This record gives sequence, structure tokens and C-alpha cells, in this order.
Amino acid sequence: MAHRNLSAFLRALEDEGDLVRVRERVSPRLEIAEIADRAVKSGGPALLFENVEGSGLPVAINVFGSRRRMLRALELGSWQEWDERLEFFLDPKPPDGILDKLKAIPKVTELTSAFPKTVRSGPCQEVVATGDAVDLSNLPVLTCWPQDAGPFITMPLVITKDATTGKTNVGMYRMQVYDRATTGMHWQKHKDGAGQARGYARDGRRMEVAVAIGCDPATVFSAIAPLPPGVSEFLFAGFVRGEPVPLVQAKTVDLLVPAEAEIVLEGYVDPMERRREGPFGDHTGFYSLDDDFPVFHVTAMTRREKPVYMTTIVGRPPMEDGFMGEAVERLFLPLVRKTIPEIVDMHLPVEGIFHNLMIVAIDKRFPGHARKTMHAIWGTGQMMFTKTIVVVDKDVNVHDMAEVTWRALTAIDPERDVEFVKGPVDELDFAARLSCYGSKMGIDATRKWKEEGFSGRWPDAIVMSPEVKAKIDRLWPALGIQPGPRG
Ligand SMILES: Cc1cc2nc3c(=O)[nH]c(=O)nc-3n(C[C@H](O)[C@H](O)[C@H](O)COP(=O)(O)O)c2cc1C
Ligand SMILES: [Mn+2]
Repeated sequence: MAHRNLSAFLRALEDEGDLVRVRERVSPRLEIAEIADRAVKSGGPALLFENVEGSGLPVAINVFGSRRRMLRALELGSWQEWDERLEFFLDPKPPDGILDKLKAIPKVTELTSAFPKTVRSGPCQEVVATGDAVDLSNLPVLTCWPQDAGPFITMPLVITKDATTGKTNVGMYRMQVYDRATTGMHWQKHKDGAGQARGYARDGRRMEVAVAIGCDPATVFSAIAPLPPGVSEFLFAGFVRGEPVPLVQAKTVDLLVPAEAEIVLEGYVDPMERRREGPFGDHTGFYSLDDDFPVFHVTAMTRREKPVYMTTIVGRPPMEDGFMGEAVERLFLPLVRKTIPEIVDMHLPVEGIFHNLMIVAIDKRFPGHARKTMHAIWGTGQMMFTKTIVVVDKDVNVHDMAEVTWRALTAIDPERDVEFVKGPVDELDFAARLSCYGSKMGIDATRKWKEEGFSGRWPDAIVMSPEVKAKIDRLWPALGIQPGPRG
């Protein structure tokens, strides 16, 4: 059974001892951030702040802040389980005999039941405020870091529709709260929300926008999933959940919103309007400096009778979004392998903040294969932002950074094996020569071949012979050698 909504998920976490209710009175200005930062960095639980200064609403944070909770959110026992689930769809085999055919039926149902379904009413509209009754200051929006320009809604599901195709997009783009009914809309220019806004700008039309805050965890996660433009995040969420996402018609805009959401903001973005946004303590671990971004005018706010305000903080890694990033890495690996089949495994270390560092293990088959892989990655979706790609052979464990450091750095002649290219970079990359444009580096750390001009001899890595290891295994307990502190 899918988690029905945020509260159901929080209850499940609480039952498992993985949620702490904080009853102490705390401020949404910096204090909740400091507590959440300590919790995530120490592997702590999800937090529900029940007594927040200036607001009657509780604040849920660090809900995805561990691998365990991230898996629970996606209703997976392990990442392996996801690979197995996907395999049926990515590598379908014609059913062989009646038994196979019968077995395929639930799988096909799984796919059809992923489509969102429209319902006539939903708890997200138990309370409706429009016009002057809209007041964002009722929400416990966090100010996360000392130099932040103000409070920011950090976990919004921003829902928009393509001006031409009518297709819905959902993206997580932070929103700085300017006043009672106005926020920033920080969709970066490469993202689908910004792409759709360009369609409205072309037509000189206002763009209707709805923002859901706090949903069932798979739906929240779908907003950060790097799906190709035009692929529905709600469909993806339904597939992850194994149940459709129920959607309800918004009250004042022509958009469907998650019926089970805690809070929904409705309004519009004028594609020509810009306002200063930031600074904001960002997931790079540095402040993103102020810049001009679109503006969201909130014309209605609907909510549950007793909503929970869901949020997160970003900052120096590891943070909650790092666990979300790991889930993206694991969920999308089977799909990436469909287009770049030589990839055996990949890893984006959390300190590399998604786009700074990717380690890729490949099954190298021809000269220049590692470089081909780099260019394929730079040419695929949001992986285009990857600043550094390290390509290693398939026998290197990409998740073990000690092994990667050892193997990759012994394998390179830097001048020969490093490739520099130029292209689009993440908008948050402050070191780039220009905004959104800069260079990237690929390191071919695979074993070099004669066909690649390598004329030396490549030695084997040192490994003890299995017979000796087996013998010493038997002898070991009798030797009385205790492990001691290293160094
Ligand atoms: C906590 C969090 C905050 C984010 N904030 C932003 C943001 O402010 N602007 C942005 O463009 N992307 C942001 N992202 C990344 C996008 O959500 C992500 O790139 C997503 O794939 C965008 O959806 P889209 O492909 O439909 O545009 C954030 C991600 C997370 C996890
Ligand atoms: Mn999208």
C-alpha cells in the first residue's frame, strides 16, 4: 500500500521510531535550520516541530534525511528491488506459455495504474482563502541561514502547464517569500518550468501556477526527478507508488493538484516580470548571490484543516537533499544504462553536490570508449551539468572513494588522460567564467590500451593467492593478533 499522504508517512516513521516530535518552542528563523542540520549530519530522525513561533502549523523536516527513510519513502526494501522491478519494463521478453502470460498481467496493471486519476474533491481544499484573505505569513516558512534574504519555501511542488501541448510539469524550485501574497520563482533556465514560461512569454500571456507543499513522499520526490521534458512527474510518482496520484481541480486556476496535499498555493507568473531573489544559503555549501528571477503572485491558498508544513534546508553536505540525490542516482541508473550501455555503475559523491563529480565504471570495449562515455553523459538531460567525470574500469567499486582515489590516480597520465570541454554548467556554479556557461573536465582513468597509443606495460593489481588466504584464515584465530587503532 502506498503512503496516502504526508501524515500517513510521518505516522509510519513514528511507529518505527524514526521521527521525533519537538515540543520545545523554536523559531523558524535559523533555529529550526540549526536543529535540522545537526540531526541530518548525525544520521538522526525525521523531525516534526509542533511549537513554532509565529505560526500555528507544525513543521516537518529531515523527512528524507537518511538512506533508510528515502527507501521507505519510495516503498523499496533496497535499490536492487527497484532494478528488478524496472527490468520487466526495460527488457521485456515475449511471454513463453500460458504461465508467463498470466504472470505478465499484474505487471501491465502496474503500468496502467500509474496514471494519475482525477477526483472530485480532496482534503487539500478543506479551507479556501482567496484575494485579501491570502497571507503567506501564516505559514512557518524558514529563514535557513544568517545571510539569507528572507524566508524561503524550500520544498514546493511547482505545477505548470505547457502553453502549446497542455502537458503538466512538476518541479521543485525554491520560493522566496516577499510579502503576504508574493514570492520568487527560482526555476533555473535549464529546467522545465522555465522552458514552459518561455512559451507563455512568446504568447505574451500570464502563466497559471499551482504549488503543492507537503504530499505523499513519492510525489514530493517526483518533483526533483530529472525526467525528460514532457514526461509526467505525476505518472512517475504513480509508478513508484504502484497507485495513481489522486488529483483535484484547483479552485482558481486551470491546473490539477495533488488532492492529498497539505497546502496548495494558486496564482500566476507574469513571464515578463523579474525581481531580485536571494542571497540564499544553497546546496553548494555557499550562498547563491542575489539575481533576477520570476515572481509568483498568489491569488488563492487552499489547505487541509490541520496541515503540516513540509520543508528542508540545504547547505554544506551532507544534507537531506544528498539522500534525495542518491535516490535519483539509483533510480535513474537503469534508465541511463539503456542509452549508455557501457556504464556498469555510477556514483555521485554527496560532497560533489550532484553536478561537480561523477565516477563512472564502464565495460571498456574499444579505443576511446571512456571519452565516448563522457560525451554521452554531457549530452544527456541534467547530467549535462557534470563538472568532473572520472571514468574507471568495471572492476573498480565506484562507491568506495578510497578505492577510486587509488585506482583512478594510478591509472592516469594527467596531460594525456584529461579532457576539457566547454558547455552549459549549473546556474549555481559561481566559479564558472559566465553564468550557466563554462568548462568541464573528463578524466579517463581506465587501463590504457596499445590501440590508444600506450606502449608501456600495465601491471596487475596486487592480490594474495586464494590458497594462502584460505590457509591463513584457518590459522588466524590461533595467532592472537588483535586489531588495533590505525596510524
Ligand atoms: C531541496 C531542493 C531544492 C531545489 N531547488 C531548486 C531551485 O530553486 N531551482 C531549480 O531550478 N532547481 C531546484 N532543484 C532541482 C530541481 O528540482 C530538479 O532539477 C528537477 O529535476 C527539476 O524538474 P524539471 O526537470 O521538471 O524542471 C531543487 C532540488 C531540491 C532537492
Ligand atoms: Mn519535468
